[in-house]
Amino acid sequence: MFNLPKLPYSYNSLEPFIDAQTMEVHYTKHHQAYVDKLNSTLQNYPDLLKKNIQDLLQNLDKIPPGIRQGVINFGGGHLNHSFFWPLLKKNNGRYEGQVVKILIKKFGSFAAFKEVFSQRAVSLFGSGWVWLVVDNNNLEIIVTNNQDSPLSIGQKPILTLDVWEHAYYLKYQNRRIDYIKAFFEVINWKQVDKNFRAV
Ligand code: MN3
Repeated sequence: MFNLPKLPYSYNSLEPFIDAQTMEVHYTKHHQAYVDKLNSTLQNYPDLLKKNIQDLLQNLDKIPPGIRQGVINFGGGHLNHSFFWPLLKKNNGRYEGQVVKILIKKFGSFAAFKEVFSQRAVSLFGSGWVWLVVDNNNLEIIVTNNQDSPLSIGQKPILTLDVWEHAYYLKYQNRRIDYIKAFFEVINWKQVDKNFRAV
């Protein structure tokens, strides 16, 4: 069985950038629903229920076709949110560390990286995620639709932003750009470095 991971901070700790109500609904309703639906999708597959979620999403060809889309949607939803939560922490406008250095070298400045990443997030049509992934020591920005995981296409993520409306609608309504700006105030660059070292 899969379980909701513990949230590493309180619902209000990202205020005012991400409000407490959004955090609570996002975590206890949306993420929980992905966990529940993943468990019910796999209820007749005890061998798959024992695997870890990364393993399932990296090897979609081994999932029976009848439940594969369920694993992509609900397993991806579970893993993407589990990966997202620890990446959030108020940074007081500071950005530093190993990954930031590489980003500045690649994009010319932190502002240039922010612009490109934000543009990908703004222009993502419908629901999905924007990612920073590591590809042979090179950092790339990619986008996935719905709850598709970058692991399923052989990518190694180190940072992500949830751009589903449920992630920002209560506070920002249709102003996705304001939510993206706020996200940059709560990127936990220490966690990004940790993810980078673990690749
Ligand atoms: Mn979400």
